[in-house]
Amino acid sequence: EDGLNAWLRYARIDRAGHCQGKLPSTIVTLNATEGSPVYTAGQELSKGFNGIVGKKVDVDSITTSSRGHHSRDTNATVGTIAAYVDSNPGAAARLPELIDDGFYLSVSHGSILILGQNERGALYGAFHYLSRLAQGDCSDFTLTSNPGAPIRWVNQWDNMQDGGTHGSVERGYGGKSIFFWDGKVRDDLTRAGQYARLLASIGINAVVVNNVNADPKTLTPANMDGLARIANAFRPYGVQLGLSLNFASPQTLGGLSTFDPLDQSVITWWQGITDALYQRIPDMVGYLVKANSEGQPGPMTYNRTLADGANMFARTLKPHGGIILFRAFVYDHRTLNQTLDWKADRANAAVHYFDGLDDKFDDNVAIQVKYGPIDFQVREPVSPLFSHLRKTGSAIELQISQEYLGQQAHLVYLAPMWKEILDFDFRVDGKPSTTADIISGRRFPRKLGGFAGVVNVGTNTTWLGSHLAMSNLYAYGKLAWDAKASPEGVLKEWIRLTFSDDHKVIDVITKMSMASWPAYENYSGNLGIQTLTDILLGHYGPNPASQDGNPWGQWTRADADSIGMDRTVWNGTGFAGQYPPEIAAKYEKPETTPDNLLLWFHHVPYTHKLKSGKTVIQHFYDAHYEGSATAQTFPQLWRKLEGRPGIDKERFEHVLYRLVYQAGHSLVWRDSINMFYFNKSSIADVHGRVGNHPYRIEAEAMTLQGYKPYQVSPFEAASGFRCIV
Ligand code: BDP
Repeated sequence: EDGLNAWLRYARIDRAGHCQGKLPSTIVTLNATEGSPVYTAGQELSKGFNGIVGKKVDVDSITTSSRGHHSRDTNATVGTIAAYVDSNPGAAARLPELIDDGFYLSVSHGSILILGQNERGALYGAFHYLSRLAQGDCSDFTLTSNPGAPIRWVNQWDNMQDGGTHGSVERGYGGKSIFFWDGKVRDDLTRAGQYARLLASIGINAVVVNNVNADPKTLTPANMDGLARIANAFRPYGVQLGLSLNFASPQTLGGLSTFDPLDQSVITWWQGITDALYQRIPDMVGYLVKANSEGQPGPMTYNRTLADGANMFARTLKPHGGIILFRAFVYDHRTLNQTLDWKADRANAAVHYFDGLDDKFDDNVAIQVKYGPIDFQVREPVSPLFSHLRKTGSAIELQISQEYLGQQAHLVYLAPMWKEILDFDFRVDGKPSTTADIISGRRFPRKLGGFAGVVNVGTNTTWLGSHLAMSNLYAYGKLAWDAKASPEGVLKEWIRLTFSDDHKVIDVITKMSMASWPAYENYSGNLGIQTLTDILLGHYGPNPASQDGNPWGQWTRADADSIGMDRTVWNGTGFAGQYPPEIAAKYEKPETTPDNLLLWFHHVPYTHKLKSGKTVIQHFYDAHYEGSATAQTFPQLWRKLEGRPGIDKERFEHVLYRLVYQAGHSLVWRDSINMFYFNKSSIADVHGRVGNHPYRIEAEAMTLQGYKPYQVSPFEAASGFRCIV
């Protein structure tokens, strides 16, 4: 088991014998042309029946003109509603209403009917049916399922060039890009097709294939041809291709003197590019644009608004039916700096830059907003921008790639965090207004909206570099389809499909996964202080000092007496005031701010009492001990699964290695952070643990053959500045 098939293993189930008799004898695809999603659905069903229960079933493709194709055998019929009604006009009244990508499933006495509103929906229905079967359920059922939002995309931050600061996939921890190599699109795109298969099985309908920090050379004619080959690899799975653009391309690639979005030569240049892309990729989904952020060019370079910039692309896409996701991650990493001014708060940036623009965007623009106002931290309040965009569609940006959250070397199951974010109620105009209802277009009627997940899979056969991290990708798709899905329920499904339905396997992996986000939060940065990683480099290990006084205005403001960032209106950066009044009032006062966000919104003495009755500093110490104690249990728990059904040696060892590492690294986190704040505050841990490690063997005290001492900075991540390598 190398992980390549992830949750689509179609492994033989225990009840195979029982289910065999319940399967049809033929698979009939309606109007399927080779390479279309309905054709793929037929192939998947055949493959699934064979793998899951060991029954070989052939696919018979019929066109609806061959009306009344009757057979005495039982069929699995798969196609679009339109194709089905065409040959069964009487059925129309019985069938439910579906929206784009939705599906209807009916399984009865060995006959299976799988209908999609479109071809892609039919494929989703087939995957859904197979997922139930692979979990051992071959009972009769009927189901109508529609997606909660039309935008269910993933973003890959793949660079065209290998190398660079972060390798070929920015913040990718699973190997090199599966799309690009050496400045070109790879010749062999097998993995691109396999990726599309995984994504289709969880309802994802588009992939933006290149980094948001986009290379203008992506748009050379040769590369456009290559992109068309990627789109071809995606198409059988109903996955559309999207592209990140570099705003300055008309100048850097096109040789124009400007990239001003209101300049006619610029508009014409982009129209030419867009037309050339659609000529090659008629079903391209559209664009993603990061502008005026972290040094990237954008419309503000010419004193144009973000809406001017977004609409320029929207208009080139409009004739082709494409859409643009314009990112809200706009901030100037240079001006919010040196002064350490209280007002210089990066969290304020998005609302500030989008202020007054809500009714200025064309209707094929949606704003892609990171879940929190800073950047994928372990705990952030939900970005207030969602409540400001009432006329403009919005998509929430989540990060499956665990950039700040242990980079797939730590198990951190993220669905519980996403769920809290999606369920958060902004109380816009004093009415229920959850994030999920806003992005789906239910709260403010809007056509576009949904989800964008930064995934960053790579060439590693595990896709993300870790078998267990794949539960995050699975859960992302499931929540994007249905934000009401339960993180634990989804996790259990994933475990059954990825490993087995052995109760011990399910119990152990569920226990570890559900405990993992709280544990990570506890040992990496609690009470809303964010993930205390090094902030400017790899975003990985502990480096609380780099959060204090860093130039991006997100410092913790810890000194000898107090800690936290005052973001109140009355005395701080004013960020709390960006929320609708009920929520703003809550965040304005420490008493009404939830403890888990206390230090995000308030600057308090270390001795400030939390709702639990503990002081802030003691909570810090305890939480870091608790979090790392939980991580210590993971390898022990996992070891119990050795030899259990579905736990093959290869995956057992791979996972164990990582869990042991996590357990160790959580100690490094625990001690670094606790020591840092102990040194700052000089307040002793009431349990006498912090700074007192009698059983620890210090690296500087060791002499080991074949190892070398290595100087470590920051010091608190090491023992006496040293480690052994
Ligand atoms: C930050 C990442 C950086 C991305 C940026 C973004 O560290 O690599 O380019 O977000 O989302 O978190 O644009």
